[in-house]
Amino acid sequence: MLDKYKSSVVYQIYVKSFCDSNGDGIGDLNGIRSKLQYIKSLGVKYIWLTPFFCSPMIDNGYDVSDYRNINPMFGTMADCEALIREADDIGIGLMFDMVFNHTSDEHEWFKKALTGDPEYMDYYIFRDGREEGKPPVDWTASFGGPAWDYVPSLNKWYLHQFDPKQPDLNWENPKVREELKNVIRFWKNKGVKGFRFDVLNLISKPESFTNQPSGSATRCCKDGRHVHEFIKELVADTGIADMITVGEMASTTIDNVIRYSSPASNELSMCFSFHHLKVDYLNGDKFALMPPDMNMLHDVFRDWQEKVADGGGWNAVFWCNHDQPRIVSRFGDEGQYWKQSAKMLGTFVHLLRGTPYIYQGEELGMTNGHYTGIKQYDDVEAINYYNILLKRGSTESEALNVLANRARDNSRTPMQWNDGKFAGFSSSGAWLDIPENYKSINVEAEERDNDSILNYYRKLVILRGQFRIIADGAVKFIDTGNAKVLAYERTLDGERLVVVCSFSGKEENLPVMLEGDVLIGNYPDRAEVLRPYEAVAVIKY
Ligand code: TEU
Ligand code: CA
Repeated sequence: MLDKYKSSVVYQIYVKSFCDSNGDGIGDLNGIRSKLQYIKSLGVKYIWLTPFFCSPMIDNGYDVSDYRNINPMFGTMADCEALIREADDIGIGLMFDMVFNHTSDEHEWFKKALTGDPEYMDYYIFRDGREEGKPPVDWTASFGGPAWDYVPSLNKWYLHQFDPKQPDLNWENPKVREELKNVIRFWKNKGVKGFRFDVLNLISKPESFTNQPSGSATRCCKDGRHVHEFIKELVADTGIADMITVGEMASTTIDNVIRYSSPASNELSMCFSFHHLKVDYLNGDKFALMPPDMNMLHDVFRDWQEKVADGGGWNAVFWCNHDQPRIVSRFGDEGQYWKQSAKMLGTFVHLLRGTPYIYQGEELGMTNGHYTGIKQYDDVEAINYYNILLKRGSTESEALNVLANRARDNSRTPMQWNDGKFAGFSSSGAWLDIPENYKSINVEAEERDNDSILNYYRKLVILRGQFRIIADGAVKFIDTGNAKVLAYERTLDGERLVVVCSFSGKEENLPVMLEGDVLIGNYPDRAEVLRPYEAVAVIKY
């Protein structure tokens, strides 16, 4: 029996930007309820909701101050229970986002720790500093700056791999693990059908803290000494092994993903890894631009597809999420070949081995925000790095150009529902500016166009449910001899599916003979060459 998640597609909703039901310019739970029929029409089986729990919103909800209560800006517990019920009634399971590596500094646990209560100080990572007021080690945080903050009243430093208002939890403490298991039990009892675990591979800290060449706290904590043990315990003690679970794994390895996601491990269903989304990072630096290295993109997909499969692991496969720029702006074309390139990118991911994730608006070909001023940005990471770039000597326009390509706000612009005011997202406004192209890139316009990206994504989702070769076939990448043309084959029980995708804006040679029936393609006919951004999948029985 095929695990359900192997033939399913997950739809990710960034709650704050999906649909505003009460006219305050902020997306909310009732807005999602009002769009359940649209989500159902995509054919997806699960919805991953980004955190909407109580939070001061320093990191837009990834700084949780109460895991069991709803941030009033998003609605009430009654709204949440209704959403769970109504989604379940139409065969869609909700996947909640558990931010268990850290809490908000406004969580009661951290407030008690700050009083010097030793029991709650041990919920976090407090350490003595070094002489002359230096932190324990020189680790840096993901959002810039040091990863340690000093508390004068305690004469101690605490670890925060992200913002200072996101103190890391101490998973070595069994009381912490039990507290978090109770959160899982609480939401499981309310009918939640799955969980996404935020930066889960960062939870087990090193036994001793030492300075590392990279300096990044994340690199020092990733895939830590007890991480597999902690995950096994969490899953076993909360009884969620039969649910869909996905771990976001910053900078992890193939070997670890095999351990995290092989059924024999009794850890998770699958993992998010990000190596394919760093091929345009100059010297590995997110905030230094370079064109995507297509040879690297091919090698990463080949290795992560073939080796994880060989090891019995399972990947979440995706281009977009709330932290990444829009893929059509990044690896596709916003201009002449906007439609073809968006469809090509969707084809490439949706026929891979793994569980595909569609991020809200990706199915429309939504683009980056094209912001021109720093005041348009909201994200803590973007604003911090704008200032870091200026300090490093960039001009304002250079720094803004980097943000226009890399800021997480690019994926957080409101969902574009129609060409009306505020793109139909809200009746009164939007917390982030909406790109002008909402007038043509929106759900209503694409519903009317049989050849739209939206209707093409619907076909991709249906194929995964119809063809077992997609859901469960072996995968092998094909050497096309052309860095701009990626191709792979899927095989199962004598059937062979060949997928060829051109990431080029020009005609390219067809790298392989395409024998069989066309399963899907983004051009209306066949040609002897690959046209700009052409994707074609043929199946031979
Ligand atoms: O993201 C983890 C993370 O490393 C992010 O910084 C992201 O990978 C990076 O910005 C991409 O360049 C998770 C959540 O998805 C993110 O929204 C949170 O800000 C972060 O953890 C802290 O909870
Ligand atoms: Ca609202």
